[in-house]
Amino acid sequence: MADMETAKKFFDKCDADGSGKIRKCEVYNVLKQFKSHDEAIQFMAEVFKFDKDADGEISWEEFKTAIQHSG
Ligand SMILES: [Ca+2]
Ligand SMILES: [Ca+2]
Repeated sequence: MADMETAKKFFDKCDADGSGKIRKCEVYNVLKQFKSHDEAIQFMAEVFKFDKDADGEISWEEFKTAIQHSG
């Protein structure tokens, strides 16, 4: 998921309520379609390290930072 276009598609898919931010449960609902439970939890742990404003949700800006750091 290194390229931004793919990342944005994933982000929009996760953002089920269109709030512009993704919550853990939104991310999990998408991840569980193609990842195991353990993989999904691990992925979310990585992404949510980048919740810089600590509101419990990942904005697109925060998600981009997470993607850039994960390579
Ligand atoms: Ca949302
Ligand atoms: Ca946040």
